Amino acid sequence: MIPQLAQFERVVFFTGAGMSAESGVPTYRGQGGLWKHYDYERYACQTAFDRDPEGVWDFHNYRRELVGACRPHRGHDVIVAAEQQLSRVTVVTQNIDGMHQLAGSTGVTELHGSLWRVRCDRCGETQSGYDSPLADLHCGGCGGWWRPDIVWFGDMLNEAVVQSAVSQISQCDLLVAVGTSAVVYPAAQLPQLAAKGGAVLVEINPEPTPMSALYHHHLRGPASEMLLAMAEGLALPPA
Ligand code: BJW
Repeated sequence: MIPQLAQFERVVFFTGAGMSAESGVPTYRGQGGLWKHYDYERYACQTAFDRDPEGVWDFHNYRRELVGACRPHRGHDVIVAAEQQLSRVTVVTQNIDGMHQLAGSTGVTELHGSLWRVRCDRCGETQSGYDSPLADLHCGGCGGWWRPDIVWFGDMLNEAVVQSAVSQISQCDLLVAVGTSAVVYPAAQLPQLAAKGGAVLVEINPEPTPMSALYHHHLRGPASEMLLAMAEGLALPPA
């Protein structure tokens, strides 16, 4: 029996790269994963940025172009419909691609930052925008390098963002994890808070993960199909 979203009041969608896979955004690991072709130590960590900011920006501008051409899929529509039609529905995502917001979700907590936001490496100023690619790589205020406002390996997650995620997940009555390999911490352990709070947990992923045992229901298929299977009773926009 597949749990239906409409049976719950406080729902958190906890999403990872597999949520965006059908939109055309590459995942990080597994078949076609980004890290198979790009070494994160060269392109996606503070040490790499300190050594070669232009090289890191070449990579991120390429990703901005790639992601900028991608569009949300039916699974994103289900999440938007749930937010609009149920009492309290939010998204806690590890994704940096902005695909949930593009689909129309408003309650999105981005644990690992955003590809579309930059932060000055010197003064900390941040700026957002869907400019792709970023043309001026320097902060207008102090002249420092803009860096992607993404949480790289070894970076601390933003404390307020983590607190917000903890609060949403601890209080939900349904947590639906979609398309995460559950190997990156501290994000991987957050669903445990939902389990502690007595929530029902659903894992949507074609593959098992190291956290699968935590979940009551395992929907082994692609995000769009599995989310549609949970959407009975919700009004969806035309496909
Ligand atoms: C589908 C599908 C379809 C496919 N439908 N599903 C405790 C223990 C061990 C290590 C650590 C620990 N605490 C901290 C660490 C270190 C580190 C870490 O976790 N390392 C592990 C890998 C071992 N964590 C950190 O460094 C974090 N910082 C931190 O903790 O600071 C304090 C600290 C500092 C120093 C030392 C110790 C502590 C920061 C983590 C930042 C993660 N950043 C990234 C990269 C962003 C860069 C960029 O994009 O440019 O975020 S890593 C990458 O992985 C990205 C993702 O958000 C994250 C998670 O990946 P995700 O979303 O799960 O994707 P995939 O690709 O792994 O999986 C896709 C899944 O989808 C698969 O399962 C498929 O089957 C599935 N799928 N198609 C549904 N159609």
